[in-house]
Parts: sequence; C-alpha cells; structure tokens
Amino acid sequence: MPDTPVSQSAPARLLILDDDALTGETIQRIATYAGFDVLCTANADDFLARVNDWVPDIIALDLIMPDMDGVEVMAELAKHQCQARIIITSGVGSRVLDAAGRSARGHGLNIAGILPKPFSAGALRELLNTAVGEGGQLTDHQQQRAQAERALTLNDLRDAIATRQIHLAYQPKVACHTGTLSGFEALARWHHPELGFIAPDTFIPMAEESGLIDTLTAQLAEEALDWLAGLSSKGPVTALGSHLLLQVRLSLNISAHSLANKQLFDDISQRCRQLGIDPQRVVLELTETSAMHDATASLDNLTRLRMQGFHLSIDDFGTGYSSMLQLVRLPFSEIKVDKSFVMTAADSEESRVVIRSIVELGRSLKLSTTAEGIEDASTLAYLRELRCDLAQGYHVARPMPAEAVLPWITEREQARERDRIAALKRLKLLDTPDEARFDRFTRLAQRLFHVPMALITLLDENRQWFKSRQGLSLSETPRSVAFCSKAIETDEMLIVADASRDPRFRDNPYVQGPPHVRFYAGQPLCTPEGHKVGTLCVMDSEVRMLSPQDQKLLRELGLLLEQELALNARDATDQTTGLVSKSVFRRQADAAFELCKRLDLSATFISLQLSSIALTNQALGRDQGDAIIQEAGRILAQVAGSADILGRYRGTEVAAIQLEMKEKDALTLAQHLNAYITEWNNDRPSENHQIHCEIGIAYLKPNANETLTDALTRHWRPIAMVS
Ligand code: G
Ligand code: G
Ligand code: MN
Repeated sequence: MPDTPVSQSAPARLLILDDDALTGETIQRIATYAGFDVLCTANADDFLARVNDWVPDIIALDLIMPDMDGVEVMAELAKHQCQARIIITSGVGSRVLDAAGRSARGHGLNIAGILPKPFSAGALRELLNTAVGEGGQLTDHQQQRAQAERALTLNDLRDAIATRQIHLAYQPKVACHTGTLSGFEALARWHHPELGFIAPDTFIPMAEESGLIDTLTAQLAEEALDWLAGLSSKGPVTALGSHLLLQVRLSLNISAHSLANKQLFDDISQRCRQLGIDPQRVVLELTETSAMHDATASLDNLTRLRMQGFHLSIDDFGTGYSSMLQLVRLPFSEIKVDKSFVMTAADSEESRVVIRSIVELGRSLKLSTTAEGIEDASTLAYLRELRCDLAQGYHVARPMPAEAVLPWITEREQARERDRIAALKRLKLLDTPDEARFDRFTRLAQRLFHVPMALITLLDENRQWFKSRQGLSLSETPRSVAFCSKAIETDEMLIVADASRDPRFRDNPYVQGPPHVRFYAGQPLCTPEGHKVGTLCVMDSEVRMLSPQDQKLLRELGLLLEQELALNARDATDQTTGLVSKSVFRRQADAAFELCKRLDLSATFISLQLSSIALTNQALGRDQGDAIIQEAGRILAQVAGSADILGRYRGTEVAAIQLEMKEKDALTLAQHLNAYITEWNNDRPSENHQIHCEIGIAYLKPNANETLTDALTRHWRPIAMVS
C-alpha cells in the first residue's frame, strides 16, 4: 500500500503545469502512487482556472514553456494570492532556478523546493512529502492568516495597542567565531483573542498606513528596554557572568515611517537614561526597502541617535533598491545580510556570492556584519569562514518569549563551558613545564607595555593556571578570584584601569593583598574552533590606562599566541636543539616582522652560521655534527635567552630575534657570543669537536617594509668569526 500523506482528511491535491506531456505524466504517476490527488495540464489558462476552482495544496510548475513562461505564471499566482506550496521544475541552470525561486518568494509565494530536471522519483517524493508535511501546517497558518486579514480591522489594531495585546519575542544574535552571546532582536508578536496569531507582515504595514506605527513602536521599545534592564540585573542571582548580562545588546525594528519622529527617539533615549542602559547597547534596525518620508528630518534624527551612541543597523540588506545610497548616506554601524540569501546559501552559489560581497562591503566600511536566517551548521561554518561578525537564525535559536530568555542563556552557557573545557584539555597544556615558545610572549608583553607582570593564563573548571608568567611567583589561583575568568566572558579585551575602584574587583584578594593589582588588561585567547581557553594579560600595581595603540598591540600579540597554542609542542620543537623548529621559526619571524611593520617597532636578528658541520659529519659522523648544532643552540639560548624568538633558522644556523633592541646592545650580545664560544673551543683541542661559526646581526628599522628573507639578504652582516 502506498503511504497516504494526509492520514485523516482528504488526500493532498497536486496540480501540475508542464508543457512536456511525458514529464507531466511521470510526476503524476509518482505522486498518485504516493497517495496524492493529482491533476495535470499543459495549458497555462487551464492551469490558472484549476488553481481557482480546484484549490490545490501543492503546485508543480515548469519554468520554461512556449506559450507562457513560469515566471509570468508565478506573478499571476501571486496576484491571486495563491496559498499552495510550489515546486519549481525545470531543465534550466541553477542560476535561473535560484533567481526564479527568489522572485517567487519576493511575490509572497510559498516555494516548497526546486526540482532540477532530470529528476529521480526519490527526489520528487521527498519534495512532495516535505511540502505536504510543512504545508499542512503552513496552509493552516495561512488560512488563519487569510481569515484574520479578512476579519482584521483597524479597530482591532487600535484595541490591541490600547490593551497591550502585542508583545515581543526575542531572538539571539551570537558571535560567528566564538558563539559568544551578543544580544537579542525584539520582534513583535500578536495573539488576538479570537483571530489567533497575526503575523507582523500583516499588522506592521497596517500600522504604518494608519499612522499607528509610532505609538506601537514606542510601546514596544518601552517593553523591550524594561526587559533589557531586568535581564541585566539578573547577573548576581544566576550562575552566569554578570559581565555578560551587562553587555547584552537589544535590537529594535524601526519603521521608515517613524524616522522623522523626533519625539519617539527622544523618548527611547530618555528611557535608556532612566533605566541606566548605555545607548551603545541598543541597536535600531531600519529596513532598507522602505523609503523614507522626510529625508532631512530622518537624517537629522539618525545622526543625533548615532552621536548619542545608539547603533544603527541596515536590515534585510540586499533586497532593497536604494541600498548603496542609503548605506553611504546614513550613519550606519551594522549591516544585516537578508535572510533570503542566507537561507539558500547551502545550495546556491549565487547566494553565497551575494553574502560574501555584503560581508566584504561591511568590513571595508568598518561596519559590524550580521547574517540572519542561519538555519544549519554548514551555513554558520561558511559565515565564520567569511569572518562575518554575528549570526542570527533558527540554528542558533528561534525567537522566544521574554521569560524563556534567561533559562536559554543559562543552559547554553553551561553547554559552552563543557565544550570549552574539552577543547582546553585537548590542547594538553595544563600542568606542563615552562616552554620558551610561550615565555617569549610574556617577556615581550612585559617589555612592550612596561608592566611588571605578564601572564598566559588557562582557565579550567575551578582554577586559572599560568602557562607562562613574568613578575609573579604564583603558579595558579582559584578561578573565582581570577580577572581572566571575567575576561573570557565576552570577546573583547577586558581593561581595568584601577581595580580598587571597580566593584567587580575591589574586594579581590589579589587587589587587597599582594601583588596588589590595580591595572589589568586581558585579551581572550581562542582555539581555532573559537573556544576561549584563557588570556594573555598584563598587570601592574599602579593605576594605568591602555592607549588605543597599545590595545591594538595586545590584540595582535594575542592573535600570534593563538597560532602558537594551535601547534602542538612536538611539531614546534626542533629535535636536535630543543629550540623552535625551522618552519615554525620562519612563521613566527614573519609574524613578528608583520607586527613590527604595523606597530612601528624595530627588530634585531642575531645568528650563528655554523661553517664546519659538513666536515664534522664527514670526519666523525652525523651524530657529532648534530652535537655541535645542539651545543651552538644551547650557547645561543644561554647568552640570548631572553630573546623573543629563538630557534633553528637553517640546517646550519641558529638564530634569535628580539624586538625593540638597541643596535648597540645587539653588538654587545654578538661580542658575548664570540667570547663564550671562543672559550668553549679552547677547552676542546680537537678541531672537529669545536664550533666554527660566523656571528652576525641584521638590524631592521621600525616600519622597514620587508619580509624576513629579504631583510636578511640585505642587512645581515658578520660581526665576528670564530674559527
Ligand atoms: O518576526 P517576523 O519574521 O514574522 O517579522 C516579519 C517582519 O516584521 C520583519 O521584517 C520584522 O523586521 C518586522 N517586525 C517585527 N517586529 C517589528 C516591530 O516591532 N516593528 C517594526 N517596525 N517591524 C517589526
Ligand atoms: O526583517 P527582519 O530582519 O526584522 O526579520 C527578522 C525575522 O526573521 C524574524 O521575525 C524571525 O522570525 C525571522 N527569522 C529569523 N531567523 C530565521 C531563520 O533562521 N529562518 C527563517 N525562516 N526565518 C528567520
Ligand atoms: Mn530586523
């Protein structure tokens, strides 16, 4: 027996329009066998008549036919407000099918899917079943909506506003890379006591046309701001970081009709002040499709809002007609890629191209980018790859009622913490001995920021453990008192200028007692998958500020350190010398030079070029050659032990790089090496057991625009010869 798609009620109706009789019949046969009630026609007029009198649940539509094309048919269907789920079939390329799908959705039609010809019976059955599965509900929903639209009057809407029937649902936005919660978008929801659920697509336009939109928006903004203030105050009573809840943002949808209304924005702004909400935490989303009425007043209002700190977002980007113009004309700070592209990213190359261009456009205009309509993990992965900032969509969470938000955050944070701990354990760094490859970062930080203390911390379940530390004798602390535990709650660097005046830290034992921390700056460190496992941080017992330039520097160091974290110790270490391996040395050196270029720092390269390894290998075997290389590495590490990078540069060369070293100090260092090796050789009468080398340096001025290899060929000069 064939499956019956609709078990209790009548079978679902499928209407086929296809000018190719054979295809039509094939679809008909498969669908009939699957339990559908099927009609098939090759004539467009006949088809449209059937749509009206037979009222199919599903339509299978060929796109390209001689007497009428599918796109025109769809326009007709839209005109008739056809509620059926539509399956588009065609032999044309995917590009055309995609465009047709988008245009159909744009007309408000219900596209169940696209069936490229030739198709298999399985693919068709699957599409029919999904269409009928979702369609069952959707058709109900739409019938309801159609009913509502018929019965809905302006008075209903007036009533709803007066009696506060319209409420908000909240949909989260999270960082694409780390998953850190960024904020929520408030979305209007109306459950009418008799008419049931009424979609915002129905009542928002009604409110706009009737002039009720400003009142509605004011009411909803007030509700949302009160909710945000309430949520932020919950930090101390939950296990969640209070830091996180204090930074959560709120996005409000603002109709273009309201933009010229100064009073509305003054009210929102005043409400924020009353509730102690920083305007930086409020994002006003403006749909780009809607035209503005009073452009000058709107521009004035928006500019004023931006100056007060509110964020402005251009919503549904990519669907409007004047997008570019609005984007450059208005002071936006965020761009939201429309969900019609994001929802189809998985199977449409065209959609991916559009998304990529919008994300790049946003980045080049220094706007934050959000993709909405993310429905699966692969789309999220794609957006991470594009380095889109924020993600919103059913894959993260559906819009939820206000009271569901805190439980949702709590549960999600617990799951994220479990994943984070697992990622930390996979690094296999906890409770391992000191490693030069990490110590160089803390030494560099200590020197560049002129601070007494610099640390690399890793946070496990209940402690912070120091992978590297300068200026601190502790090797770990309880997590409950760790500044770094707060630093990894969000993705931004945490800066505390004076801990003794910060309510979060002033009672901290390390503020009250030794080492008397006053200043703290910590950059969260992520694994490649985006888990924040710890921080690179600097501290001082004096009050301090961190200039924007220094913040940038700390961030850059953090990025380099993340690369280092991702390497495991075995790959990173040269087996002969125990120093950094050749490939890693080059990578680190390139990264360090890049840093110098960006931050105007100088760099000094010091190396020992061993000149007799080949001879030693011949005379005494490779092991003896290796022993000499090892010895040279040991001496370099001893004399230049505090260098920022120390490693094997080539087969017969060991080298150190130090940033911001005076040229004169580099010369002294080279002389020390010379003296040390000469003395070492004196104890070894046999030539083949001695180290013969050239000691040289290359000094790179700040903002020298060179790669490592270029720099060395041009600037390396011998200082001493040990033979
Ligand atoms: O939540 P839903 O996808 O059904 O929303 C449909 C449309 O209604 C979206 O474009 C959304 O921006 C808009 N919308 C939802 N809530 C509000 C609101 O409070 N004010 C305005 N102006 N538009 C809203
Ligand atoms: O136009 P605006 O961006 O304001 O619309 C947001 C609407 O998009 C919300 O009403 C929400 O219900 C809807 N939405 C959010 N994420 C998804 C998603 O992943 N899939 C779909 N189909 N709709 C989504
Ligand atoms: Mn929106």
